[in-house]
Amino acid sequence: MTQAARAGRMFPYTEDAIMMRTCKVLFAAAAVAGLAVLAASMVSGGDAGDLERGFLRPPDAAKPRVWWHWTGGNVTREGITRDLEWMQRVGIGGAHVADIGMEGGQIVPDKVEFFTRAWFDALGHAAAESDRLGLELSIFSSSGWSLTGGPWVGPEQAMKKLVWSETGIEGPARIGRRLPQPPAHAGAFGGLRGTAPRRGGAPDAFYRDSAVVAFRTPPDETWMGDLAPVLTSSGGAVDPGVLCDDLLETAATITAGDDGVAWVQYAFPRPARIRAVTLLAPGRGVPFGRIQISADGAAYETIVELPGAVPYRAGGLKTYAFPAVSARFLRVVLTGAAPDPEAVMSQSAPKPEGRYQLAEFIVHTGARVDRWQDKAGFGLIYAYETVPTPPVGPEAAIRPADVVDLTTKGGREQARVTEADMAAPWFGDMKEGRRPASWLIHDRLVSEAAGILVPSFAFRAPLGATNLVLWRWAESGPHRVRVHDPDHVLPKNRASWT
Ligand SMILES: [Ca+2]
Repeated sequence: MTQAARAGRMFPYTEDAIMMRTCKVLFAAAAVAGLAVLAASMVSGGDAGDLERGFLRPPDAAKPRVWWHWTGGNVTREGITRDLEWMQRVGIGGAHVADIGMEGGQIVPDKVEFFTRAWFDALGHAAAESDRLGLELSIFSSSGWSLTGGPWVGPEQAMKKLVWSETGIEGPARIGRRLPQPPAHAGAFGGLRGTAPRRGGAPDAFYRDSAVVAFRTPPDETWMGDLAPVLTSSGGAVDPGVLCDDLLETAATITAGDDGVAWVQYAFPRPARIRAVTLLAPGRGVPFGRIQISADGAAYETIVELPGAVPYRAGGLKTYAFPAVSARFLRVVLTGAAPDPEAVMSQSAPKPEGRYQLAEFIVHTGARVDRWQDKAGFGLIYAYETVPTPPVGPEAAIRPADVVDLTTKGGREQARVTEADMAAPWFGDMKEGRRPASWLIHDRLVSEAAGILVPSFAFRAPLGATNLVLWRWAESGPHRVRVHDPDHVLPKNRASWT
């Protein structure tokens, strides 16, 4: 039985009844529309001839405007005139000049580079010709694909991307070493040179420090090397080193079978607890496929459906997070084709590939934000609500032992905090431009503790009441706060704990 037949059977009306109701509604709507047309004709005094004449010779305001690409400086005065005369002849009302730094199309010997004297002359000619021909002319605020950029915008004022490096440190210890400088390459993501634009990007041009962030590594975080997996694939030997070296340039090629399907698999010596997988694919990005796990290497369960590359701003690096699983085997199956054409923006399934390339394939035992690269703007997601991050347990959150207890004399002495500091009214200090004493506690302890437990000085708070102040949270959400307020002192809204 088809979907439509099922739906029809469940619907309380017969098809004839529906048609009749529809006809009545249409008739009513047509009657109202007819009155409106009649009223308009009476006011304007026009007739059906006006409508026909207007249709055959629409007024300028009703004519379409067109997007007029000036590509790669390939512009001449003669070409401008011929374009505009053609537009006027075929009934176009105006053009929007879209200057773009893009190759292709007809090439002219003397290119007109954006914002040069020759370019302003060409634009002035276009404006004069538009006036002569009665066309409307508008223009981008800048050259396209560089947004608001141009040669007069230096690297310091130009668009930038956030880059970082990571250093693992065994603690507790006082560290005096110099941290490695993050990459300063042009390109869409981090140090991935292969993602640099073909032209226009200034290589290795600009770098500045932004911040150093230190956090205690959650105990369930295990480096790939310590998991000691064995790598196999459906299409020949793969060097495991190229899949975990943080480089796009080094990639494994896996030949697909006749059905267009290929897989790459990690086998762990013992079951590993896994919460996320990161994949990096050159070219158009991570293809369609699925991530599967198995306990015995025979029966596999799909835990992630890979949605295929987004047609625009694909972004090759993706982290897929899921509720923690235990697995001896984890494989990525690449099918190249969507399971369902409707899942693809173009509404047509791509053909399966003969071979696939993977540049990185990393499993994470610690918590990650699902598709964090896309959510941070390095890629694109059309529907964010479809990729929520799974909640994490206490092993990935702040340990209570990291919180300094200032409700005890010993805790206060250890943290060099007095009761007077904590009780100091903050509003007056702040109003007079001073940093309140209670805030200085935060300034001094923020690098040493995840938060503090302090006596409550709130109005109506009973003796012995305490407040928990956290200034660091678990690295991934969503978070849950359970409010314990037996004395009913806190207001019953989020203001109490945000
Ligand atoms: Ca690599």
